[in-house]
Amino acid sequence: MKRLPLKLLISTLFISTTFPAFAEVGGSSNGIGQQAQATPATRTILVKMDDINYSQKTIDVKPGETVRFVLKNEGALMHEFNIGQAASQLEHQRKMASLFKDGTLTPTGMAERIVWHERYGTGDSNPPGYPEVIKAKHDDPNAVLVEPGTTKEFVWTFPQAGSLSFACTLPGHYQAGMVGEFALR
Ligand SMILES: [Cu+2]
Repeated sequence: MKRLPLKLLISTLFISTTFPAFAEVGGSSNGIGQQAQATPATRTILVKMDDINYSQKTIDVKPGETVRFVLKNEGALMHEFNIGQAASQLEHQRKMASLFKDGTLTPTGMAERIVWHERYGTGDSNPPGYPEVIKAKHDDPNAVLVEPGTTKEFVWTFPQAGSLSFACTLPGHYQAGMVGEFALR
């Protein structure tokens, strides 16, 4: 068998690992709203994160409103701001746990994992085989990871109605109470 070029191998891997993320979250089609662009009129809400809390337990938003969230992580651990329904946030916790398990996410940030592939015909899959760098795929449109000591912006257009929460799905954080409700009114 002919050896696959490394580039092709990596892109194949990329597709297989990112596809579930797209299949899982459908933006506006599942009624949770969608990412948006801010305009000068967009209201800004500051949400601070520490270990292990959000600064708010409830955030008031108007039906259909677009809000710019400024997410400031003042803790020593990485945190997430995930907008969704409780069931999908529970599902996302499982995905996060698997990223931790494979070593591409750590309590403080993204990591890289190196897998050594066998150099064709040598029978040796350890160095000096050829390395492949694997990075965590966390590109869900309804969630953002905020590394310790950093601030990120996230702009979201809310639906007209629905029961939505914001949550951190890093292992143990949701259970520790890192979850709050959006009050659409
Ligand atoms: Cu957290």
